[in-house]
Amino acid sequence: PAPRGALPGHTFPAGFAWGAATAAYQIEGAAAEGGRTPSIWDVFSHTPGRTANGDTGDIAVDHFHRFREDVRMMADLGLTSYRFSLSWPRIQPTGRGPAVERGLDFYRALTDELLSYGITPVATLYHWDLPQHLEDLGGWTVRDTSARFADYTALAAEALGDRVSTWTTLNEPWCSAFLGYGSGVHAPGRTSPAEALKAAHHLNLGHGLAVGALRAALPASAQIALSLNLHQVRPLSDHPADAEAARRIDAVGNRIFTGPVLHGAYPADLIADTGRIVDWETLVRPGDLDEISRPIDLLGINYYTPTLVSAAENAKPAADSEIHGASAHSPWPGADDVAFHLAPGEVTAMGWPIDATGLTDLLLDVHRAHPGLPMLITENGAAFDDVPGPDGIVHDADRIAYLHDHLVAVARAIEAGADVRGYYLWSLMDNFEWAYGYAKRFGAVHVDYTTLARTPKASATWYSEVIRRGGLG
Ligand code: GBH
Repeated sequence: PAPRGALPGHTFPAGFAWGAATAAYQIEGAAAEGGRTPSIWDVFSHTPGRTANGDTGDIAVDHFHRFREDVRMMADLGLTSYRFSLSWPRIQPTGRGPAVERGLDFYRALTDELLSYGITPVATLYHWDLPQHLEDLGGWTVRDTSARFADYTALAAEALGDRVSTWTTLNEPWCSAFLGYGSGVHAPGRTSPAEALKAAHHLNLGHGLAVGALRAALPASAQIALSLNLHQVRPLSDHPADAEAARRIDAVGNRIFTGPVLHGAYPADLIADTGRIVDWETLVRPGDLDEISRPIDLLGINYYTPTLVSAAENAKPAADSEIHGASAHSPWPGADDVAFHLAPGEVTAMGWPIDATGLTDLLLDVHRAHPGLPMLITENGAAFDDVPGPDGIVHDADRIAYLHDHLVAVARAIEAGADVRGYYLWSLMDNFEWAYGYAKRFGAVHVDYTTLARTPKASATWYSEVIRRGGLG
């Protein structure tokens, strides 16, 4: 084996998946076609003041009608895999009852097209677009939604299981629970710490029940994952109060999911931190943890930036502008005494500090805590202020540098023993960036929002060369 620190050409394991990712509401459009009914993101984005410029996903980048062109583009880039999500309200409009065949037909056609080019489809069952009908009944704050999610999962797996062998249940349940029901910056826009914690448990339960439904419907060779936006939490200083702040954020940001899913228990410190907000004894019923901890085959990790924290008392008021995440309603129940900071240095167009060491550290932390657990980078990428040059091409050297450094970070983790099986660039193409609307561009492929024309950026061309070589060598 190569000595530690030596990276001969930054090679990646044979069979490593070189992919790109998207999500249904961010790209599909066709919001009212084929029997689809509104999701919480349709209602939220159509509510004045919720998204930048009042942008919605009504049309998005019209992938629903242009998917053949988009798959050809993926093939031209040389992607070996593509991660996308299924729109629950396109498949099961009210969140219960039989599947709508026209909805399933779209995903049958999409996956057939991918397979015809030899591109492996990876389907995510839930990337934030809950049928509004279920939200009207309480959404993720009520237990019944977990069972509804399992039923929908069974319908999707029965219809697509012959062509999709890798599945992820939820994308970033932290965002669904704490941005959706805590800070309210995501749909459904509710702002209750107690409801957010209930949502987190019901998302975990939904995940576990969905794993059961997938195992029942799919062949034994199927690969089942959960995608988490694990926070690489770093204390601002070695002051004990800052370490305590980091512990709290690790608990309610990470271990609230990895605890029950991978160890079959909620962490005692999380329960202590949040026990005054929610009654865990009644929330978690007998048997829930057995469901939630059904074995998964892969852990999906979405990484963008580290999370730098201190005790609030250690945050200098004069440096207020450096403290972010400050909103009227916190997405961090039980952590009111924690302050969030931006590390000095370069940031993306989102204002997120660029630090690839966070990805190596995160992968190695997971590797040490869960030895042998295979991982997928299900999202990594960056928004920049892209401007097409005179040649009509976006020459995004900043994005190439970001991707290069993060791929090196992945290679370093692999070299140190982490079992990372693939990398999915976020995102294949520019799309609806949630509360930021179309103002932020994460794509490797540029989308002209007037003509909807797709044009690969320099980063797409660079990435296709990385794929062709099997690494950075
Ligand atoms: C992912 O969310 C989503 O899965 C994807 O749909 C989205 O388009 C993409 O990333 C880009 O945003 O919130 O200021 O404290 C990532 C969401 C980003 C939430 C980092 C936590 C921490 C910075 N996460 N964020 S802040």
